[in-house]
Amino acid sequence: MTSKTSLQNETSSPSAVVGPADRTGRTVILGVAASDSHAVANHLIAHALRAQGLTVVNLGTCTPVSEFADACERHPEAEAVIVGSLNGHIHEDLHDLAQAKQDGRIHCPVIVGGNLSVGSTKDESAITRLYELGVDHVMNRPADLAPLLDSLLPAVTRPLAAAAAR
Ligand code: B12
Repeated sequence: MTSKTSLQNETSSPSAVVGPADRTGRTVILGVAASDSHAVANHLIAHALRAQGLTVVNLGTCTPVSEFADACERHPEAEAVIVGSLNGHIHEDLHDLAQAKQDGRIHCPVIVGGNLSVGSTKDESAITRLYELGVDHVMNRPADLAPLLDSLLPAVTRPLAAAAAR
């Protein structure tokens, strides 16, 4: 399995790494992509992550990359940016993601999930293109988010600790 999580290879189960109680005090940034007004899954995901102890900075629907980046700057402790999309226009919505990461404005892993292309037939190339745009993980099930966050934690906290020590 590569370091990236795709709809196909998402079989690992790292939930044993950290228990739910240990997620208290950890922060994620959540939102729905720029062109997308579908709100229901966003609210359900925010609720579920909060129930697992995480602090969720929920930017809600129609959030451009620039607003995710602004939130990252306000919350340097954030360990992931989680972007939902349902209308099938995620690729256009994330066209400036790579630049925001390159500029250091988005410092943590970017996780994307939802309905990630237009039409009922889903093509793996839609996922590949997301990785090319700078997405780090593509997920299907909201229930898998917290375990993924747990598995990413060591890689995220080391740079944060180094920055705090400077
Ligand atoms: C309600 C709805 C609307 C409402 C939204 C109201 C609101 N404020 O939320 C309104 C009427 C505004 C709307 C508008 C549109 N919609 Co609409 N909408 C729906 C509908 C019926 C339900 C969506 C919903 O809330 N589901 C409930 C949630 C809980 O489930 P879910 O969205 O499926 O999410 C699940 C997974 O996708 C996943 N998931 C979702 N987000 C994330 C994020 C992460 C990080 C992860 C890990 C997982 C994840 O987990 C969820 C739970 O399993 C769906 C069809 C359907 N039956 O699903 C269409 C649908 C999503 N809409 C669609 C479309 C096309 C549109 C419009 C473009 C229509 C139009 N021509 O105007 C606009 C787009 C507006 C915009 N700018 O985004 C299409 C998308 C098609 C595609 N991608 O190929 C769908 C699938 C309908 C269809 N079959 O064509 N819509």
